[in-house]
Amino acid sequence: MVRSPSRVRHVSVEASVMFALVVRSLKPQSIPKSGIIGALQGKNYSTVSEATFEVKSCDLYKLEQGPNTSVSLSRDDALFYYRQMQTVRRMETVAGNLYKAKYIRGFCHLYSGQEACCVGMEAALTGDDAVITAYRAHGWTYVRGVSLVGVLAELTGKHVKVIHLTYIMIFMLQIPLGAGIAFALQYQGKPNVCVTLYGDGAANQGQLFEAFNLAKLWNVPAIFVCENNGYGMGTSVERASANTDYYTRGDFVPGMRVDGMDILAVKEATRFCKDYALKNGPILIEAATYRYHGHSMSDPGTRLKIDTEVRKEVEEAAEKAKSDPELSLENMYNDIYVNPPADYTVRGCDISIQHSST
Ligand SMILES: Cc1ncc(C[n+]2csc(CCOP(=O)(O)OP(=O)(O)O)c2C)c(N)n1
Ligand SMILES: [Mg+2]
Repeated sequence: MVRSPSRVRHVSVEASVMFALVVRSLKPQSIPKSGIIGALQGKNYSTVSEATFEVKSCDLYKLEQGPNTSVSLSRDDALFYYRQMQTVRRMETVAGNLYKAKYIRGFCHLYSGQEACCVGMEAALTGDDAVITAYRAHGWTYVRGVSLVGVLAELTGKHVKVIHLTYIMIFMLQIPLGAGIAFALQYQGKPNVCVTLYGDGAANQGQLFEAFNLAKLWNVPAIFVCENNGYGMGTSVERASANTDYYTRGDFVPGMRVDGMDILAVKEATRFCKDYALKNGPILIEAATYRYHGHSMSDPGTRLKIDTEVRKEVEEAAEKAKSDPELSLENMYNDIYVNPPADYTVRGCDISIQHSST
């Protein structure tokens, strides 16, 4: 574990496929909010400074009351969250392109589609709360405060990278590690929680239940979050889990299922759970979400030979369309009429210039 009080702290765990990382301590990416507002000033946007929205209520397990369904947010916060979600989406698109261009090698698990989970949860946490996740970590790393270049250069393995992850060879260990971090927070008397993220696929692992047991036994401030994106690798939840209501699977740990595609619902659920966990011990959130990519960029494709040929053909055409010399000005105004008079001219963009047309 690499720790430094002034920067993101990480534990990263890798075993051929999986790695986990702990990202702590930094506040969300410090985009000056006034800058966002400033950038929008003068455009035709609403100037309402605060608005209230109704969100879907959560399904509850062993809880009498759930998070608020009426959520207020300020204009500044709305723009800030929107900007973060857009940035994460764009960053993942670029990471995918970098992978295809072979700048990123090995594995690359994209988070596109799940942005509301990381942005919404982070919105309800402070920099002193802890977050631990596994390999689908780019969005989380960004919202925890690592710069775009930090995330992308980590993926390309460039010198400019600023994250300096430490890798250790352990398998799928973020869940018990998360319980341990929550225990440490409790032991140190801190008013903070540890958010431990795992997927619907990982939810069927035995060590999750071992972690639930100790977390509840000691009532540590743990929020276990199942980011249920519908699939573990290519297997749908229905084919993998006897019980797909992941929020009910903590047994003695209460839980809720939140709409993971609604940032406001996620934020409110996290706020509720942080409060609950600090007072009562562990709680579980199932965030119902969806990922727009396959499991990873290295998923085997089902490309046929013909697809490869078409791709090459189109790429060559696009290359020629970019690199060919431009049409001469004389040719630009031809072929407007069939057999125009010999002296026929057409007005150009500049009204004073007439061009001959054949
Ligand atoms: C202990 C263990 N078993 C199996 C694997 C192979 N594996 C890597 S990711 C994955 C699926 C995980 O799916 P999920 O938890 O739903 O996360 P998602 O990729 O959908 O975010 C599996 C089976 C592994 N890395 N570790
Ligand atoms: Mg999944």
